[in-house]
Amino acid sequence: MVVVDRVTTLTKDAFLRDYAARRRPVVMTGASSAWPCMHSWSNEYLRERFGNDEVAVQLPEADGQFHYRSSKQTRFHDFLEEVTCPNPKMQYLTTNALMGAKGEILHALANDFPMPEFVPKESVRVGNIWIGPAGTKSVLHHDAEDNILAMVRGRKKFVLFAPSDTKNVYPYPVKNIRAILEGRVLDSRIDMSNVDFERFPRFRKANPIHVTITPPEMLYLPAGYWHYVVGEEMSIMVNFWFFPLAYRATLLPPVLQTRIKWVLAAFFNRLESYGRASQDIFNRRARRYGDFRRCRSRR
Ligand SMILES: O=C(O)CCC(=O)C(=O)O
Repeated sequence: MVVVDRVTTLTKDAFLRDYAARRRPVVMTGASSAWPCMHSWSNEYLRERFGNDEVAVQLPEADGQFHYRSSKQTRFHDFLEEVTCPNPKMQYLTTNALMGAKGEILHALANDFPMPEFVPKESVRVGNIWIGPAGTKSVLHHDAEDNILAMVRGRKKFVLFAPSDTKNVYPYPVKNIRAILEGRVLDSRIDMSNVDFERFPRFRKANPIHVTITPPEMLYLPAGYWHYVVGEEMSIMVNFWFFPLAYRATLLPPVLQTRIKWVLAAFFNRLESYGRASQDIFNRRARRYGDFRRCRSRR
């Protein structure tokens, strides 16, 4: 059975050498213990800071999991009320971008948590806050960048699969154009809350790795590591996607396939907008022709 190392914290050299370069996940139990947000992010504080902000919250699909394809706009204070009340509504705030253009944490939050010392700042692509009620389930997927996930409140259970298990967790294949158009390029086809072994027999060969984190723990996940995440309590988490090894890890599966799918998705999007643009031109011409005919018939 694979066990994820648990260490208190790591220097930048040790992190890059022992974990990032070797593509191994690790839990750091003390790296974020001094972050002010660990103590200061009460509901009142968050409401006061962000209450009137308009935020996009994710909605679950029919299988009860978050696939990050349906969202609604709402006010932060309404959302917070709905996820912290005794019968919370299932929704998930996950897309509140925290980073400025050059990888620095947005000024409004910079005092609440510093970027961990071992994360090379120039390699950070984006950061998010994740706030949800107990019971959030994120569909089994991988990301194309390395990931640091830091718990601020609550408890989350992760089921991980190494990139070497990719074929056993059934990603959508590159030739599945529909999945590409639907933005499922990072997802597995397996419903982890109700696995269909008849359809996905190779999943029996996969090697799940179980990790649970609570504040102030932080999990490092290398790009391409599959993860299914269950919020076991109302939770607040901060994460950063970054790429410490330049693009070396891009050549490894499943990240390479993901990048191919992204190129295809961009191509299809362009085709679609080209289609829309030519439809617009056609409509404009048809309108002008109609005007021309109307003008002539008035003469
Ligand atoms: O915490 C979650 O529910 C999902 C987190 C995740 O998938 C990620 O950070 O990539």
